[in-house]
Amino acid sequence: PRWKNSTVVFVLGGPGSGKGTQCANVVQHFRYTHFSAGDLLRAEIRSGSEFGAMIQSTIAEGRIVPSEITVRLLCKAMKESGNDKFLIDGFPRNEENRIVFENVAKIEPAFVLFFDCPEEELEKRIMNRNQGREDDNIETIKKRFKVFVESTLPIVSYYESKGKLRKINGAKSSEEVFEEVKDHHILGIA
Ligand code: UP5
Ligand code: MG
Repeated sequence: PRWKNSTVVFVLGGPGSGKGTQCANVVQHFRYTHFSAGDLLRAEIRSGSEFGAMIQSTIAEGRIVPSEITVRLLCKAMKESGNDKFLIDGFPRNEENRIVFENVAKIEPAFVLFFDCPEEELEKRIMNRNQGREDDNIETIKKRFKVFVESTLPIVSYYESKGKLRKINGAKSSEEVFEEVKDHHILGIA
């Protein structure tokens, strides 16, 4: 199947670092399909899945949903898309996520975009967002940031050690950040 030979770019960064915003920019210029792991999990809750209640309480606490669930949703989305170039946003969030994806999808990312942004800025952005997300309150934001530092930053370091990390200053304006994304000239090549 086509998706099994696809180009995958993981997009990482703290909560509110602009992953969704920049992926939306990228798909307007490059032939990628964008999947946010968080969006797929929120859709799974709404679908009335047997795991809905568990996913909902995990997200409300800012913890990471069991890898098998997220990887199954990602693979299904990739398969159904018909494309072979994907931006996977907000995943992998920990080592288990990374390993289960490698074992199940059998795909290694071409590279990893990482939006670096200080915690104060992330807090400000999320508190201004107002899209009714259950995890967009100050207590959960603190927990999300802690989980990001403890579980996701080691994944960022892992890809850095493999020479796959493309680190971008995510603290600038959305337009300036996208200029930096395009400057990497990697999305068009991959
Ligand atoms: N904004 C964006 N860019 C800006 C800029 N340069 N300057 C000023 N403002 C900017 O942006 C956030 C807000 O900031 C928006 O209002 C935007 O306009 C503005 P956005 O693009 O939405 O940032 P993003 O990084 O996508 O933020 P998000 O809140 O989605 O990140 P999270 O990583 O917290 O959320 P996600 O949906 O990925 O995950 C949510 C939860 O799901 C996790 O906490 C976890 O519990 C669970 N989850 C898993 O368990 N496993 C997974 O694999 C994925 C998620
Ligand atoms: Mg997002």
